Amino acid sequence: MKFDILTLFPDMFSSPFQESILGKAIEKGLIQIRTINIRDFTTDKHHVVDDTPYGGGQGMVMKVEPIARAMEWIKSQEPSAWTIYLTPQGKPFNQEIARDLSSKSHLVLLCGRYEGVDERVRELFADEEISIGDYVLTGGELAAMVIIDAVSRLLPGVLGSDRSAEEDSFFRSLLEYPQYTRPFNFRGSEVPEVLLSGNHSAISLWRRKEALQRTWIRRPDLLTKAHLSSEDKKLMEEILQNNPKDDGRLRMTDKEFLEKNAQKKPKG
Ligand code: 4HQ
Repeated sequence: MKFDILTLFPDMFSSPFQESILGKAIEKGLIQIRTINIRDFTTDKHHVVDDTPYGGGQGMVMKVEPIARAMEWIKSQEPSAWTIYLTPQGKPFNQEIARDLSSKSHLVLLCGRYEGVDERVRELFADEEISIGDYVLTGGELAAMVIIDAVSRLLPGVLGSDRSAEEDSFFRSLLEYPQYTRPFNFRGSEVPEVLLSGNHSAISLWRRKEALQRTWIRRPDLLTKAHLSSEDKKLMEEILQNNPKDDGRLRMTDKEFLEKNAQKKPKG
């Protein structure tokens, strides 16, 4: 898969992609990452990439022409390249979007600086706008890195042969269960006995329950997306009976949850 990054700061991308898993993926030729300096597509003497906003106001706006030339240069090489503008106004990025993007063969990530790009850039050159979250960055570069990371690890071979990138569909849209490694006892805090039991079905059940409970307490919004089996619903009833502490993060009441997930009682 190819990634092109349009940016005014190409040096920001050198080390993040050289290390670890993505570094290996590049070495193996599984992904190609190319940075393109928007400034190289200016035609004026001073290589100006920004200008003051029409109508007045704070800051500077990125000019349309250099970005247009850069985009058209990429598109002339590969007309099917999918272009993304990173902005807090875009679609909130999540695992589902990462999965969709991982099926494309060529992504172009446009990183804005200052107050962003001239509106005509988005109209004419962005297939999609994506936000990595409701906060304001100094530029789209870190957002582009987040997307490249999340998409790359879904590509075959990137995580190594024995691991599947997409958590078991069984655990999709649930938070992860707690993990432990040695030592058994750290400053008096011990590993749950069931994990040492060698009883694989008991371990699976414990992990499932922990994942459900953790999701219920921290991110109840995710449970509405999850596919809960009838065994899950039993586990949820146990969890609710134990009445896990409301740590102020609950967003759905127990009653609302039970109503939504009520088990149909067979008649007769
Ligand atoms: N910015 N998700 C402003 C972001 C951002 C985000 C990128 C800051 C665009 C002009 N991008 N520039 N959040 O905060 O993607």
